[in-house]
Amino acid sequence: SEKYFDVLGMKIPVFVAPNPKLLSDVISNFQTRAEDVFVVTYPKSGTIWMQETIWQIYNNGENTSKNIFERVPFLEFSTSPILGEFADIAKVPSPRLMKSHLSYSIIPKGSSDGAKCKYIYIARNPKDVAVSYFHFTVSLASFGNGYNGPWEIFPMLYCISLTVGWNKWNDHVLGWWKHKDDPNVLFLKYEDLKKDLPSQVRLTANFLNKPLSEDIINRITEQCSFNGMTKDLSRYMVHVNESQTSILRKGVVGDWKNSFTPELNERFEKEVLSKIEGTRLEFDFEL
Ligand code: PPS
Repeated sequence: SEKYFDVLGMKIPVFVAPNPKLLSDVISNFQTRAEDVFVVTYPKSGTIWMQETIWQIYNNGENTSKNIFERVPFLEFSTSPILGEFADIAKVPSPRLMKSHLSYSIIPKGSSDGAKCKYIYIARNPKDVAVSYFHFTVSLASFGNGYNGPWEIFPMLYCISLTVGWNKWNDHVLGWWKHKDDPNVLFLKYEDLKKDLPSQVRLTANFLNKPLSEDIINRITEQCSFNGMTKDLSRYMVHVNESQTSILRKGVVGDWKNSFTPELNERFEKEVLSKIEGTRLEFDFEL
């Protein structure tokens, strides 16, 4: 029931990119700037969390009630009328902080001789991603853009076939993992953010050349914890047509155990996790 357009080889939900040709032109002609920062993930891997974190890093720990999509716009949403006037990323003054779910191969990179912008990639264990993605897309179904099938087949859809937005989890994560040592890429994991947020905030701030005092790191850690962010959920609502849904749900590691049957788990291990074996990319599935 979910509807997609193909944009440069990626499946993107119609409500995100109602005009695929326009989005494809925006991506292909995107002029990167040296100060640009992209938070990139496969969906449901901690994007909003890092959007809020880098915004606070750039704003010395300020906490605001302004919607996150106004502060850190979503590249793929930029041709959608839903976002109205703040959609034109080309007009955003530097430093531009942006969110994207694009694969490494098509994310804007600018000319090879130009100064390089920065990418913060977050990967999350794919079992929890499947559960989070399922709940989110089911919540979209009520207004005609989501998934209304059963849970049992969803994990396989998003890992094996090309029937969910932003294609397959494996291809996405492994495409970025190959660039984890590039000087302008910081590859982080959701589970590490959960384990030790202050050190990940410090690492991110240093990567962005914005070293912060311990006081500000502590403030950001508190404000960007799940409890801190859920104090004002209106900042993280996604608006689709007349409806809205929240991106913050449970915010834990290991929720997959409440939904994966032993059979599904076995199949998932065999068909999905075997594909990352030998790449040295590893995940915590519980903390
Ligand atoms: S989206 O729609 O793709 O941009 O979603 P994304 O932001 O990538 O992922 C949503 C999941 O991240 C969880 N989240 C957090 N977890 C812990 N701490 C904080 N501060 C936090 N903020 C967001 C959010 O709850 C979604 O995961 P689930 O498992 O569904 O709760």
